[in-house]
Amino acid sequence: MANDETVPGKDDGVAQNGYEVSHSKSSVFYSVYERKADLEQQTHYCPGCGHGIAHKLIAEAIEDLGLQDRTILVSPVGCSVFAYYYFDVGNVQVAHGRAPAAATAIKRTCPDKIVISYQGDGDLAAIGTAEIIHAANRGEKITIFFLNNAIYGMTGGQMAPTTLLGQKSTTSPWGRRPANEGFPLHMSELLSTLEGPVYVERVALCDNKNIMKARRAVRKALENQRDGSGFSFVEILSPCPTIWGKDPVEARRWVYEKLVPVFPVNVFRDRKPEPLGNNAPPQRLVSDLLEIGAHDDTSAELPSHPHHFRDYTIKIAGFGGQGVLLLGQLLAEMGMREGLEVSWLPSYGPEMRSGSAHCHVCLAKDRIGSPLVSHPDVLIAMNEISLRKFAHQVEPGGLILYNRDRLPADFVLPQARVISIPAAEMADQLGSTKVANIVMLGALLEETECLLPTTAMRVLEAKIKRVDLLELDRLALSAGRTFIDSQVRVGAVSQPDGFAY
Ligand SMILES: Cc1ncc(C[n+]2csc(CCOP(=O)(O)OP(=O)(O)O)c2C)c(N)n1
Ligand code: SF4
Repeated sequence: MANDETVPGKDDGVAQNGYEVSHSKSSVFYSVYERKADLEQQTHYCPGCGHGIAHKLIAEAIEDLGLQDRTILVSPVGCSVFAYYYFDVGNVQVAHGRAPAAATAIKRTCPDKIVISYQGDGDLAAIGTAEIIHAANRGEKITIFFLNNAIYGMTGGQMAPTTLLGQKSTTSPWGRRPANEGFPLHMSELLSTLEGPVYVERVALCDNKNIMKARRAVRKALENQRDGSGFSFVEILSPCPTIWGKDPVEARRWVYEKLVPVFPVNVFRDRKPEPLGNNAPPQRLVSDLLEIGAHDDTSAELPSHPHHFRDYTIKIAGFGGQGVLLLGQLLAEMGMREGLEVSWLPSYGPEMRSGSAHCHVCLAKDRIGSPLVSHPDVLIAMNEISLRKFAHQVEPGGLILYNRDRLPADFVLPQARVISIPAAEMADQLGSTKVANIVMLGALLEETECLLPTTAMRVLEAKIKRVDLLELDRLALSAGRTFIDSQVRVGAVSQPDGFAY
């Protein structure tokens, strides 16, 4: 196409930039490569690299099969780590080798999506050996595209499990020797010994005829998943001119002459899936499974959640031993009892006591996207270190509950409201410093009304068997609530729902 013609839609930029367009790009690709402003019409791959060809085959197949809106691509670590800059689909980039595990989780939670794992040979056959074998063995209904270029490309040419005997690499400088480095690993053959996979094929990007075969294999692997069939694996022998030290034409020839004899192109498995039964998780609420459901006997009279409720993200931080993690668990369990979606994510050092610890809690009416809380609505800081560390992460207009009677003199106030509560002293006066976390819980409930105090007592009753300790917790909860009513909401009057206005 002449470069002065206007190419509609996705190719506008190409024509305007003076490129001569000989054929158009799949609409599954973004129109520009955003990572580098000066190279936005080029990929980051080296000239002649097989990744670009594989990307094109996959994008065209997704487009032609009408799967773009349903596809989630799991990118690896390796030269193709930036696959998400090219494919205009759902994208997740995961740690080295973990793509089949992440793809499993995504497919099982979103069975209607088309989940693709795209991996190099270092990623899939070295660090990720366990993940790929077990995903294949489970017959996960995912599609794997495995780029075998017989080397670690991204890191500069270390030996891969697929490196050929005699092939030199930076870590096998005298050439791979069986006695020292073992034999090349044949992943397609290996996986096709398992019961799980329904489709395993090896193809090669060495000439047009073989690229067309690869095109068919890519399509078939995606069609399998579209049709609800099981684990599909396409190994793609791929040129890496840069690390092999060859020009693109020579590198393609090298695929044909050197790789194919060792890794023969073949269909190793193509069959209808054996009925493996249903791997969908049981459709029961976690709270029911744990027998703490909102509808069990003990909580039958509770509302699904208080009428003042809005979604909350909470970070609780302090020293190990201050009940920081337990407080988060209590909140999560209370949320479950009130029929909310909840998550609890702990983070702590190796020390059981006195090391720092914090946890993230989400309470929501709808499904929670991530349990990680980077900017909480509420911070409960059980010590000064935590206050200083996390206070400025709190959302503007959020709330900080600080376990002290006053803030440090040099503390710069964030845009959040801060309430200082001498929870440790109050707990001490009740009989044990250990219940300072429950004092904080009482204060949190009274101040935010995020959950009902009666629910807190139900959870505590279910967890604490010793009557004296339970009584201590009841007093601590009440003390925290009274502190807010008497010191913060002066003049508030108790209401039937247990809160004071
Ligand atoms: C846990 C971890 N270990 C090692 C690395 C370093 N690393 C990055 S890419 C790579 C190898 C990539 O090779 P391959 O999967 O064959 O992909 P290619 O670059 O050849 O496409 C390694 C070892 C890393 N990023 N993370
Ligand atoms: S180093 Fe090899 S695999 Fe990586 S982009 Fe370059 S040619 Fe491709």
